[in-house]
Amino acid sequence: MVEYKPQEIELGWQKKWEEAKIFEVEKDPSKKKFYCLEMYPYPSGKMHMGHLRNYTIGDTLARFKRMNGFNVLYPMGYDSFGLPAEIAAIKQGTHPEITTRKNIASIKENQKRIGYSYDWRREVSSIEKDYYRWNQWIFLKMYEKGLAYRKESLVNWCPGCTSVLANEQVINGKCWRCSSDVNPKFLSQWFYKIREYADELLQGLDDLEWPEKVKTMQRNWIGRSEGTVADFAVEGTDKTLSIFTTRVDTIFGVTFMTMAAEHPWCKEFVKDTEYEAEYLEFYEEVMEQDRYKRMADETEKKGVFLGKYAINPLNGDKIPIYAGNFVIYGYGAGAVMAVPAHDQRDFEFAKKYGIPIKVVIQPFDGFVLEGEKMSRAFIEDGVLDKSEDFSGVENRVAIDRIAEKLKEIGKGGKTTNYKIRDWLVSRQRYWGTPIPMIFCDECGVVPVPIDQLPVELPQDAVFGKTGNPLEHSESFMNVSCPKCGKAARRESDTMDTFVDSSWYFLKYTSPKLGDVPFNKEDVEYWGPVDQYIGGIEHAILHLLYARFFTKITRDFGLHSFNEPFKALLTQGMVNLPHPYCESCNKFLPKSYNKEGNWTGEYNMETETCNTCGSKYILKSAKMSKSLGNTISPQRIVEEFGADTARFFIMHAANPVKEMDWSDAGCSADNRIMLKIWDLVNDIPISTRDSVDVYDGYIQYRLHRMIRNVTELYQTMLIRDALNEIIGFADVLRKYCEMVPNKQLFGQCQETLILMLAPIVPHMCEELWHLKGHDPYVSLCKWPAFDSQYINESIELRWQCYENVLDDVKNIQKLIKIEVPKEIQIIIADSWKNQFTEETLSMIKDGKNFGDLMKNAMSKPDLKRYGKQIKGFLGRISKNPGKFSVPFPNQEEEYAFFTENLALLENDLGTKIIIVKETNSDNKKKDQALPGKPALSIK
Ligand code: ANZ
Ligand code: ZN
Repeated sequence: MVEYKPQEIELGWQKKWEEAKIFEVEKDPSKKKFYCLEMYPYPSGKMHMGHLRNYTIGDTLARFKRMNGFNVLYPMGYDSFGLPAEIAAIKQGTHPEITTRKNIASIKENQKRIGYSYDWRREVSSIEKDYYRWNQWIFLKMYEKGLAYRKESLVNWCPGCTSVLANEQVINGKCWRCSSDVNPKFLSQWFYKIREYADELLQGLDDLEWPEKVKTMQRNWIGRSEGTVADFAVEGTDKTLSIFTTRVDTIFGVTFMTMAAEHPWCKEFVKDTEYEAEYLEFYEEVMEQDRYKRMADETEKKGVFLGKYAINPLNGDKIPIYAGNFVIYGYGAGAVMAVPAHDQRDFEFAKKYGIPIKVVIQPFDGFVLEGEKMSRAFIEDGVLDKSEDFSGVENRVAIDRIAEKLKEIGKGGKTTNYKIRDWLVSRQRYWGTPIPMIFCDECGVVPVPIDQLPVELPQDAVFGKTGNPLEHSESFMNVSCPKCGKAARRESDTMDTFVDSSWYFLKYTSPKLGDVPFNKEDVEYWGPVDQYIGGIEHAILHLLYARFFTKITRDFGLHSFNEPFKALLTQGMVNLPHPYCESCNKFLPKSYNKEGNWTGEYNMETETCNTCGSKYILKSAKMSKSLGNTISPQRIVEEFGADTARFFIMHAANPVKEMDWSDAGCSADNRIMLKIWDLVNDIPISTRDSVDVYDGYIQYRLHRMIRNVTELYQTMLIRDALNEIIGFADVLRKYCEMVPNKQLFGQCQETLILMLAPIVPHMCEELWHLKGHDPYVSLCKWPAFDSQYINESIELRWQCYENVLDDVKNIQKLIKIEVPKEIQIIIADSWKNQFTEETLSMIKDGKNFGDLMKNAMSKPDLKRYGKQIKGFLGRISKNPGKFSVPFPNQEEEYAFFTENLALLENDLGTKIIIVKETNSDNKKKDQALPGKPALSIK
């Protein structure tokens, strides 16, 4: 028999694919397209398990779609700008470009070794000036349209990255990349107006085939809120606070106003007054507080009086203005009208500072609330009180009426507010796209003319000094002003690298073009991405920005679709069981292991927690460098070959589920593959040309496999697809023992190859070749099932057959007989067919056990089976889904089992006797039901 030599086969076929260019695609309007894409990686060096999983999911789908006749666009590229290369440059003195190119080469080599079917000609890499020039081009277009602007504002400063961050990159107050605590800082920065698209970004979510969880996260991030603005003039100034409220019905209950402590007006209000010192002290205190904790419900509400009063636009009340720690600067007006009677935060604040509490909504039940006696805010609905003309109106109704009134008097009205902020895109770093702007003393901020793009990164930047390395490059910074020609300075900020990943998927459609970012015809043919695959960590960041850029570029007239990714799959994590101490609540640290790496060879029996001395248990942990529990795909490839790595990672769990890596599982899968390899290469000792009745079962299984696997690949349940294939291989092996029909056996072997080809393509190419076919199985047509062999009634019969096999095996285990001498299969008497059918249909109609029994006993011919029937009804009503009537009567069921006697005996490995209940004297015979013969095992 031919030996399976994965290393040889894999390299051989990879070379052939490349030479024959079989994965290179061009647009072809006569063919249906499919755009399959994985999130392009940040090239940090070698490929890791997460990558292996991500790309194998995508490659399986791409190959499946290709075999199904689609014109498949399946590209790969590198998200190659970013801080780690710059940090390496500072530490080691190597230029980021050198590190980055080396890393790209290394990860690409790993990817090629796995045999992914990318069209490598389309590779896109953000560090190429032919790519990033289009970031600059888009920036300039946005600037021209007012969608990019520079503004001084309070931004998130990450001391770890020594750069600002976008709001999306601050996760619970910490930097998304380096986990440093983020500080607020006033700086002039560049922004993209993503807020202008907030509504469209929200609405577009409805039609996407994305995980509900991701959609919810985006909805919350966008944070649409309907409410009212009300203008509160600040007495003695020219300023007006246009506050946002969702509860304008409480406006007559406003007794003070709270502004965010960092609101710039606070400083102005207290300037040179007796309140200044106290305010400044308070300001410092608030700025020290964690920005996110400070808004939390349980945090103590604090504030200081600013010495100013605001005027209520509806009743002219004069109310004191405070600075507080619980108001968000940058949401609404950065100030709130405070209604202590009806808002808990305001209530706590008012109690603390002795501010009056005025009740303006009374409960429906007639109970009358009094401000001084309340122990918490009344936040429920009710009827307005002490609210001038609006008193007596239900509060929900009052919201609209009061908003209208405000509009009438020109002091506000209905509005919609969004939590999402504009996207801060400038970074004080070298390794990114230079922002194409120039500062001129005469002309101010001047955009670089489009024909001068790209603004290239200089080679002479100095790393290791403080600040942005670009600032230290004189060749870069000095420029003459495009308007007046005088000496000017370049903007030294570069773009957030999330800009790069916001449109790379559009670039893949025409990667080589020079004069536009991408070709319209190409992008219209290929776009949008049909299936996108990546990690959940991008639920907001990348996935929101990419949607925004798709809309922006659409509005520039570059294409006409609205959303970038029709379907999204977020793959589950790859974990590895790792020693874990339950009492200390932590994993065995990497350093505990002498080699500094968790190899899985830790002795769980003898070694104990180095802190508390208790025994470790094994617990799934995400593979990470910090735990040292990473397993490299390269090692698996060397040991078993790429196909085994692919097979295991697809077999361990369905793509969206978490999975545990296991070396043992990997070698078990390798053995399964070897057995399939042998089965497909097998030539049975004897075959026949004639057709036998029991060929029916393998026909059924063959077509069932085709039908199910097709559906499962389509719905990305790849593990289930694999199990279906493996199950079929087991059945085929049995069939092979039985003098199989030559033609049918061959068809089964070939179909197995086709079904497996998307997952283990190299092995399948080789098998296809060994079967005497021309290459490439990768381009073969996916088989279709034939409904002649698989339809509802055939399926019911074979399910009944398989149930008998399962039942026998279960009983064998129960009574502990390994090889029975004889098995009797007793086929139910015909009266039970009609009885079961009627029972099932009554259950469907919602009848209960009592109804069923009464009905059965009303029939004279059934009365004598009373006791049996009671038992049956119990069995059936408990689990009706498990019962069906695959045969009309005893005769046909008996004929079916008799025809397949040889098959049964082969499957069960013993002598089988089939009898009709009516002819049997076995005491088990009564138990027989249609499709569920009684079994007697000796
Ligand atoms: C008066 C009021 C009375 C409010 C009441 C609530 C209950 P969402 O749904 O999040 O939009 N608010 C407005 N701007 C704020 C800011 N910058 N920082 C903190 N809180 C702010 O909630 C809007 C409500 O949050 C507004 O309605 C305002 O308080 C507060 F009985 O105004 B409300
Ligand atoms: Zn100038």
